[in-house]
Amino acid sequence: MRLKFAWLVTLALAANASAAGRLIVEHAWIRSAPPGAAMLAGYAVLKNAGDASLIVTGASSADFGDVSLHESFSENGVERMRPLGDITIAPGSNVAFAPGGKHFMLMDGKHELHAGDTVKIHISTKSGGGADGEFAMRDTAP
Ligand SMILES: [Cu+2]
Repeated sequence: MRLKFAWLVTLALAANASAAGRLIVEHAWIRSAPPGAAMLAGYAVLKNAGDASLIVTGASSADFGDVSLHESFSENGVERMRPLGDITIAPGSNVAFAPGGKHFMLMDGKHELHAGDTVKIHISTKSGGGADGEFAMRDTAP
């Protein structure tokens, strides 16, 4: 009986060791703005296609000096935004970054971007790896 229990523990540990989150970036776009805009906002759906939770910790891009995860909210009728902490995505779930809510705040642009351009943004996760998203510059939401 004891031996059987030891086997079960071993199997459980082995299954746990192979479980991993897998980040997929979908429907990624950035709202284009007139040249010289101080900041741009990007949107996407982050999906966890793996079998363990994922923790998104941040983002970066060669096209911007600073990329941060933000959330818009309304306070006394005034639209404001704040930085987001780590975002946990359960296996099989997704988190939407959409106008009026979560967004990628893109600052210190390295060059002019126009509708039709594509921007690569790397999204990092706590377990390492993360994923690259191809964000399409658009005048309107897709
Ligand atoms: Cu923002």
